[in-house]
Amino acid sequence: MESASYFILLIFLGGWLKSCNLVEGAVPSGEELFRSNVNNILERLTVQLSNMPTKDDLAAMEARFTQHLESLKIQIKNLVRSGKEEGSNHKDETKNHRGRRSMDVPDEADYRSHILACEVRKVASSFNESCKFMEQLLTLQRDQITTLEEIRNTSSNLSEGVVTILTEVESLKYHINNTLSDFYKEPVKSCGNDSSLTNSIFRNQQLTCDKEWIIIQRRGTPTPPGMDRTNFERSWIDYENGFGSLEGDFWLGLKTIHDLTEEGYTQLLVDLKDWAGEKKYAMYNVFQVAGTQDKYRLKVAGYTGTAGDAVDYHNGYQFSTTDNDNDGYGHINCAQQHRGGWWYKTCAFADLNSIYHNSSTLEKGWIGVMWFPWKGEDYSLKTAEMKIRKTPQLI
Ligand SMILES: [Ca+2]
Repeated sequence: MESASYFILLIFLGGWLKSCNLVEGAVPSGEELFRSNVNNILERLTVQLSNMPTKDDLAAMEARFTQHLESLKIQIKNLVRSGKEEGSNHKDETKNHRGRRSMDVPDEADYRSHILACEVRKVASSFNESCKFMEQLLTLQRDQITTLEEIRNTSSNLSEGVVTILTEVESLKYHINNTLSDFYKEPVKSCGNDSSLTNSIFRNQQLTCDKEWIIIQRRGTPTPPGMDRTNFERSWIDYENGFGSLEGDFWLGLKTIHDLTEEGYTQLLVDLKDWAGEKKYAMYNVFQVAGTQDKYRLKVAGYTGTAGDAVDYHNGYQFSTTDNDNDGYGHINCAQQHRGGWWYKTCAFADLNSIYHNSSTLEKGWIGVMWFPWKGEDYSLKTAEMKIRKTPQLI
């Protein structure tokens, strides 16, 4: 039976959706909404299906209808036979009484006409009842057609929804594998020969290193097709806690950077690369970031390198984000204007957290991954990496 097949399919899909709890809590909100809608539709269809007459119900109604028809046929046959007999009798009696006056013949004829009229009314009543049965059957068939049509539409919608969910689950798995999983991996125990991280406050902090350098910021890692590049135009809370993937673009977080500088990681190395593949660097022997109460104020000194000193300009300034203006520009929010989070002054000579571009070309000057002393304000770099380490002990 077609409706039974659809019903089984719906039950199967419902069960499958419930089995998707393994991604519950991390799935897109759209899937939760979809699942709720599907459950509602399934419940409604279940009620409708339970109200539909079964095959046995329909068979019983058909049997009753057939019985009525048979009864109707018999009554019509009897009526016809009765009419013929009455007609024949009436002829005989007329013949027998021909030639003599009889006052009772018209009365008897009226009586028989009355009997015939009663029989006709009975047949008409039976016929009307049969018609009602027929009407009920047609109504039921119409209801069945409507319900089956709704089941077909629902199945089609479910199929589309399942495809959408599968696509989202695949995307989510990719996202987990490439982003979230970084925070569940075994934490890095050391960078290079530095084992002090093992027994420090960083033992539960996932870090990534370049030899002995702990990387605190990275831009320009290849982005897989279909995936959005990590956005750096973020709130104060995001910049405090960090964001992105340690295997891709990320900001480690001001809290952790502060803690690391407190722990002695006070040398800063900035590696830069332009779109022609040329590399430059800037190193600072002093790099310290204050705590949250001082809004992560920057202290930097002791530049050496090839890229030019762009960070000294920001020395002594607090960190700013689009929603937390602590820059040196009274009437301008540099973070909003430059679309990133940084130790803005009025506003930036280095701006490594601004908008990333897929070429060196900027839509607007000063808004890009900029290092002014090397490329000026109209060039956005291909890659940038900030990393810190402890000052090497000479003795
Ligand atoms: Ca300002």
